[in-house]
Amino acid sequence: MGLEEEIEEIEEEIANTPYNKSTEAHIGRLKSKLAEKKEKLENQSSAGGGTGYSVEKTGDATVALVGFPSVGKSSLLNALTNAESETGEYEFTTLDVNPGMCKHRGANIQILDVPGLIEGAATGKGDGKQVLSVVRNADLIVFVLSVFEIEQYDRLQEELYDINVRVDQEPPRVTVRPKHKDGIKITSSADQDLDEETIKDVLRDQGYVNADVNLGEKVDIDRLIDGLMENREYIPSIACVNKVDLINPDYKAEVDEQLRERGLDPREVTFISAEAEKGLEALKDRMWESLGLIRVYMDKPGRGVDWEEPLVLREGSTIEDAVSKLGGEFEERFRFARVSGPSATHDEQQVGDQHVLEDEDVLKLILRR
Ligand SMILES: Nc1nc2c(ncn2[C@@H]2O[C@H](COP(=O)(O)OP(=O)(O)O)[C@@H](O)[C@H]2O)c(=O)[nH]1
Ligand SMILES: [Mg+2]
Repeated sequence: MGLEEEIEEIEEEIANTPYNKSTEAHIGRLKSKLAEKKEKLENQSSAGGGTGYSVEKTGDATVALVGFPSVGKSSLLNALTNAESETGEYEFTTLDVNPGMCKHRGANIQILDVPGLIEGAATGKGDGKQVLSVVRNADLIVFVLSVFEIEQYDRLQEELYDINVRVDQEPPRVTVRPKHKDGIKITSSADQDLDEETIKDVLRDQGYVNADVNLGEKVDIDRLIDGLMENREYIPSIACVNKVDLINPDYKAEVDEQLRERGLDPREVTFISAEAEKGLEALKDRMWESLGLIRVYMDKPGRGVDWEEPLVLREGSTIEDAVSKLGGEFEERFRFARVSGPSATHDEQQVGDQHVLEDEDVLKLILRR
């Protein structure tokens, strides 16, 4: 029996086993075995001939557009960036990943138009899963939905889960420290519903014989396994609804309802028209916020503040991070900094390298001669 058949068989058994306390341990082992076999399969397929779809990450952050064919991903990419992505009246126009660069609030945001599994499978061209796996490197996923096909959201979520992308989840707080003896010891800072034996079984299936395990949250079997596997990516997401130029205002309530059914708050979803170029600024703002980017304006000796090309950093970045991004002599000769703006108590506050910067700070670096 091939790996793929084995996987199918286990998936079937999981689907057919009702979940309760008496089957929990069994399901735990099945899921654990499944994770292991899927990883093996993944390693096999990526070993042969590379992916061919890798896109080099450039700019301050990378955003992946994920959606079904014909929802308007390529149109959106073109509207947001300088890229010329092929668009068409018919489905399956995009067979490779198209990158483009979007400039917003001084940041260069790389945008990838990612065709999904559906395209690859439907056309037989390319391996959809491999194309979709480009998403794994993104800092943010933007789900693109057509205003008439909100239900596609469910399937997109499933596909991402399938390639080990965990959308809008924090990494599980599970730490494992292997030891040389004494078996598996579990400590937990939360009450667990899972039996200790189930947890131990899962760990043993993952190859641990002796280990200290700490659970910093209440985990179910899936979260526990995620916490033990290294090939999971945890990526935030936002959603946008495209082609709103095609509906009349009455229909909006219907769309809102469909979004709510899927746990999406309509107020947090951006309604756009890629074609009519509507809602694009709002979408860029949302991308910026979800990426957690901040701008820091450099006050350069003798030249004043550069308001045009800010240094773009992640929320929570320190002076040290800023200096390290600037590199070169800034890193070698840094003494201290003067900060004005949101993070400063007063103008030109003198701070050290551990000071945390905020959006729209003005930063002056004092260097050694
Ligand atoms: N009316 C309308 N049509 C759109 C909009 N965005 C895209 N389209 C059309 O939808 C079709 C598919 O668009 P495309 O960008 O190729 O979709 P993709 O397959 O997701 O990349 C094309 O005919 C586009 O012109 C929009 O906002 N409004
Ligand atoms: Mg396309």
